[in-house]
Order: sequence, then structure tokens, then C-alpha cells
Amino acid sequence: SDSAFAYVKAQVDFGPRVPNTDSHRRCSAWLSEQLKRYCDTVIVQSFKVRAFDGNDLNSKNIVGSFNPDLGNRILLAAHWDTRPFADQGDERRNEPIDGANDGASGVGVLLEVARQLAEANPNLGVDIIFFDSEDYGQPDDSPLPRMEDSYCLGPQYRPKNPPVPGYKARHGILLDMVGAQYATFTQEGTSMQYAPELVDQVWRTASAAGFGSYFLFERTKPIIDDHFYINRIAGIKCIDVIHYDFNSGSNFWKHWHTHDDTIDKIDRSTLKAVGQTLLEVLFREIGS
Ligand code: AHN
Ligand code: ZN
Repeated sequence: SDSAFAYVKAQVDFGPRVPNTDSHRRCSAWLSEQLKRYCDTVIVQSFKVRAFDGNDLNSKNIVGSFNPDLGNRILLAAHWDTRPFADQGDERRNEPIDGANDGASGVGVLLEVARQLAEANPNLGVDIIFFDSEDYGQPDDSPLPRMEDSYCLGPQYRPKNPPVPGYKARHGILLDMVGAQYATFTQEGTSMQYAPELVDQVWRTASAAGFGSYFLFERTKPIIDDHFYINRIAGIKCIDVIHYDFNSGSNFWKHWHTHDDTIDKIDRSTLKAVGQTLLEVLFREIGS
């Protein structure tokens, strides 16, 4: 948990990781460097995507792979960019956010998973994808013409432009906002539509490991997140572990897309619950 936390903090310390900024460029180099310490291969997919406001975002999907020659593969994903606005907050709405939870937390957990996999070296194919330009979606109050699918631009780009044609994985797990204290992860509708068995497997593994207070056996409404496009475009069964809040207006984590998404909200115990659950799921995949 300390190591995962350090990976989260290191990202936040770069400043907001908004595409076309220096913090974003410097953090991308750091992420590749970290993955290279642990993975067998690291491949960076650089691309440009047009955002809802007409900006061309210089983007990088960063992929670290273990045992790239094995056919039996699991995909793990999180987005590493951060939102350029705080449109869900009351102040400084046009300034970029730290994205300690929305962005850095999922990547931090996956870097720690990579570190653990490098030590254990299991006979399993694992691809860790850090998606870019996920969080540049059009604000609800934007006066510009409505752009469809304005979020998740990196996750949409990749399966439409696969570096390895015909890439398949048995299934995928996406992490999104997995660092807040007392986080609750519900069985989200899109995940349940496409991959109910995997949801069940992950949630049962979490419960057995003592993390039942985080992983709730409660079904909630479908959301559009990176996993939606991985299911729809890539045809890979993928679930989302995402903080659902029964009491917030958005039903996302209460500080979602505000300037309160800062490092002090990150709790090591939550990072541990998610990381350890993932590792247990992965180790049970071996030979099955
Ligand atoms: C939408 O807001 C449409 N989807 C959530 C994707 C997201 C943004 N996850 C974190 N930030
Ligand atoms: Zn976001």
C-alpha cells in the first residue's frame, strides 16, 4: 500500500496531466520508465485526437506487457491523463484538477501490480494499459455543439488503430477512482451486461480476501467509461472497478471533477484492497 501510494503521489507531483502541457509530457516519460523497470516490453502509442473544443490532443497510450508471446492474456487498464476543468465544482471551474483519485489512483495501483508481477513472474500474459485523453470530455454546460463520445478518446482510438492487429485478451479490468477512503465499488451495469461472470469472480475474490466493505454486491446503473469501448470496439469482455457513491449527485465519488480531488483524499488501505484483489484474481487465472 505504501508503494502504490508513492506511485499515486509521484504522478500528482508532476502537476495536472492535461494533454499538450509540459506536466503531461514529463509524466508520460516517467510512466514509460516505471513500466520498463518491471515489464518485458513497453510500447507507447502516440497519436492525435480532436477534442470537443477543436483542440488536437497530443496523446500517448502507454502499454507494458508481461510474457508477450503467451496467448492466455489479461488486460488491466486505467487512464493517466487528468481533466482540464473542475466543472463539477463551485470554484476555478476552468482550471485543471490534480486528479489524485481520478487518474493517478488507478495507474498507481497498476504500477504496484507490475512491480509485484515482476517479482513473482507468473506464467501468464498481462498487458497493462495506461490510456490517454480519457478525461477531456465536454462539460454539460458547454455552449459548443454537442460532441458524441467526447470522453475516452484514447480508449476509443486504440482498438480502431491496433498496433497488433487481432489483439485479444481473455478479459479486461479497468480501474477508475480506486483510491478514496471508504470507497465503494458496485456491480456497475455495463460491466454486468458484458461480463457478469468476471464481475462475480472479482467481487467474490475481494470478499474472500477481507475487502467486502469496498466491493458491494449491489448492481448499479450502466456508465460509459473506457470499458464500454473495450467491450464494444475491441470485443474484449471488460469490467470497471469504479467508485460509486449512493449519496452524491453524480453517483460518482463526491469530489469527482472538482479541485478537492487531491492527494490527501487518497487512502492506502483502499489502494491495497484493489491491488491485492487484482493480484489474487491474476494468480488464480494461471493454468485455468
Ligand atoms: C462520463 O462522465 C460520461 N463517464 C465517466 C468517465 C470518467 C470521467 N471517469 C472518470 N472521469
Ligand atoms: Zn474524470
